[in-house]
Amino acid sequence: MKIAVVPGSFDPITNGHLDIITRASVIFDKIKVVVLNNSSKNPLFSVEERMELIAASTAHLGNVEADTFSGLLVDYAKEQNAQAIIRGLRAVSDFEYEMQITSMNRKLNDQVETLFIMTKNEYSFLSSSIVKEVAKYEANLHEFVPPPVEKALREKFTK
Ligand code: COD
Repeated sequence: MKIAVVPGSFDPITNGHLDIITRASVIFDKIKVVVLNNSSKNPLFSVEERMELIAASTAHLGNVEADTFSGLLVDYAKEQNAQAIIRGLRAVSDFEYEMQITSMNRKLNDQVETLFIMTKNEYSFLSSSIVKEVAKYEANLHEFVPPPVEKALREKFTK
């Protein structure tokens, strides 16, 4: 069975993330979307909320599971018997950071390959941070996030 891990902060999952997950789900038998708790960020959604939003947004795909892990990504990939880590690329500006983490991950474990999927043009500007910024001002979000995330953002910002 070919298994891939799609790691990230997913605070929250956007249509850009979903596009990468959807395209990877066609190539691999099973996709584990893993929320890594990055303590240097101050998240809007808890890890549990982020996992629920990933599960609700990917339920239609059938071979995608949401999970969480604290620790090194390569250890998680090994634990899951995953052959690949999938990352999305939006712009040249993503490349330097991605190259650094890919090189470090390869040093830590050279058995797991990192593969990149280029964003679709319509999602190249999308990030969780930009979506959260726009959501504060009650703008229309349906083009940017899956319906369960739109609902969750509305609830966060109308409290
Ligand atoms: N279109 C396409 N791809 C996108 C889009 C978009 N619009 N938006 C985001 N993406 C991609 C990103 O490029 C990324 O590949 C993925 O989706 C997730 O994005 P984020 O922003 O939710 O998550 P990141 O990039 O902050 O996640 C970083 C990790 C948590 C994966 C990283 O910090 C990590 O691996 N931490 C674990 C500790 C570890 O193992 N460290 C050693 C390696 S340095």
